[in-house]
Amino acid sequence: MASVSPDHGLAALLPPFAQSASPTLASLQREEAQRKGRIVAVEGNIGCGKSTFLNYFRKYNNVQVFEEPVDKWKDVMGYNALDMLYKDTQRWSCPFEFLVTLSLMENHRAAQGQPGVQLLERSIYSTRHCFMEYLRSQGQLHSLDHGILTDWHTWLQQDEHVHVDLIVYLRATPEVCAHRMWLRSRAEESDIPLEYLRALHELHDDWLLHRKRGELPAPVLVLDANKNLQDLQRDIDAASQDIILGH
Ligand code: D5M
Ligand code: MG
Repeated sequence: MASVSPDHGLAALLPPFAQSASPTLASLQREEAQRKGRIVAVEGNIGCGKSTFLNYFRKYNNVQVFEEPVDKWKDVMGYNALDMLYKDTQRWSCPFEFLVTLSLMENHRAAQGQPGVQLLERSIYSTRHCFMEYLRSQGQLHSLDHGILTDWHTWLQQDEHVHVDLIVYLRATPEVCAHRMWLRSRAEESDIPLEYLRALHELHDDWLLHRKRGELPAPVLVLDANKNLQDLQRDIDAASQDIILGH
């Protein structure tokens, strides 16, 4: 596993190493960022490698990871909501989007105001701009349901707890995502077609690369998630300092 350079990217926020004797502007900015905390949303298609990416950072004691609670979605009052979504999308898409929105709001709130780096697996923004959008476009989310959900999202986005400093977009091809999804073999996802991953890929690109969904909540760091984690780490070190520390 490649080591994390203390002077770059996410690693710049990782104590306790790299404290120089006389503080430089960069080290003071690091300390300030460290004190205030930074919230980083990790976004990307199903199977793009978000969990692997998040797990890599768990070893640092000033990094907290907030995952999507998939296990919770598989047992909502005894119902496997994720399975029900995939088995009968039309019937269950609306409650499922409310469920995911609630879970992600809980993560946003828990991360807010904490020192260090808070890594969120997805944010309410991708629910709105990718999943809800896909379901609406396929006629699997009624336009009334979509409208009500959108109103909720508009309101929630004004919540002071919904704040993101950086979006890391783990961008992998749909084919790579399909392969990784197959490797992890979550039972509920066994019938997901490549077309779904292709559509979600386009929606992520439209949102985060082509900026077709309006103003973005934070700067975006795009990482080539087709690479393995070691190569990806080098990209993080090389590219993220400016965005994370804002200089
Ligand atoms: O996402 C975990 C699983 O949950 C995967 O099957 C996609 C699904 N998911 C996550 N968010 C949503 C929304 N908002 N709508 C529909 N399905 C969703 P993974 O990417 O594997 O971590
Ligand atoms: Mg995941």
